[in-house]
Amino acid sequence: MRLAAQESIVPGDSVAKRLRNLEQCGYQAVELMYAMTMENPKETKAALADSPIEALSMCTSVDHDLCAPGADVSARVSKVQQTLEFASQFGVRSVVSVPVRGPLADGVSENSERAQYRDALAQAGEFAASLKMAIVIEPLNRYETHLINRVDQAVATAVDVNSPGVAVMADFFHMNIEEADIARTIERAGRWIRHIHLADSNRLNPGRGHTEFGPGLRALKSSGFDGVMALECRLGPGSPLTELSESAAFINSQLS
Ligand code: LER
Ligand code: MN
Repeated sequence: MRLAAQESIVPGDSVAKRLRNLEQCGYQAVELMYAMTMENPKETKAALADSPIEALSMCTSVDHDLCAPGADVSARVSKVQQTLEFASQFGVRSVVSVPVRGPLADGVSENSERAQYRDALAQAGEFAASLKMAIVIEPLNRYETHLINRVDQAVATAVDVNSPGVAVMADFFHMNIEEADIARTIERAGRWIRHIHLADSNRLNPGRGHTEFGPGLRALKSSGFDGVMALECRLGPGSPLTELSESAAFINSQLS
């Protein structure tokens, strides 16, 4: 497994500098941010070619959410497909997919929303599979979405869609709110988990809040997880580089 941070939290005034900082802080990968990478794809590609840091995951924006209320679902599917193609040029294997954010919209039934999401995911997943990539369904906590809050709900959706292009991810910040037992959740989901987001209870970097990372991380290791764990958090209270280094050391210590 590889440790990454989202590019947006890494200090540095160029992609090359950010990748160097990540490497020096003990990371093996970077999580690309769709909007940021769209602004400088050539610079990103060149910097990656010149660095041992890999870009195996891409986080998407709210306008990729496949069943947002009022959205044109086929346009959303096309956007996700274009994003998969765009991301593939950097070596990305997993693209994050949030179904919908916020409360259930007025006049929409949860069943129809679920069916709409399933269909959109099946189409996008087929395209992902053709590129040997995966869309990873991200459960968010109840204050951010109403549809998929727990990892087992994401797994049930992936099982239902049954595509090699659809898998699941788990975010420790959301799991800390929604799951009764993080380690058990990870054990149960097993190989469905293809990607991880790391943030502490207060959404600072791991080690700066009160989430107990050890049991979940060790469950992940025992499950044979071979993906990326990406920091998605604010960094503090020290300088960004110190915090990145200390979180890498903290995560490694919790894994053994
Ligand atoms: C939002 O809370 C989150 O965790 C992001 O990964 C969504 O893309
Ligand atoms: Mn996340």
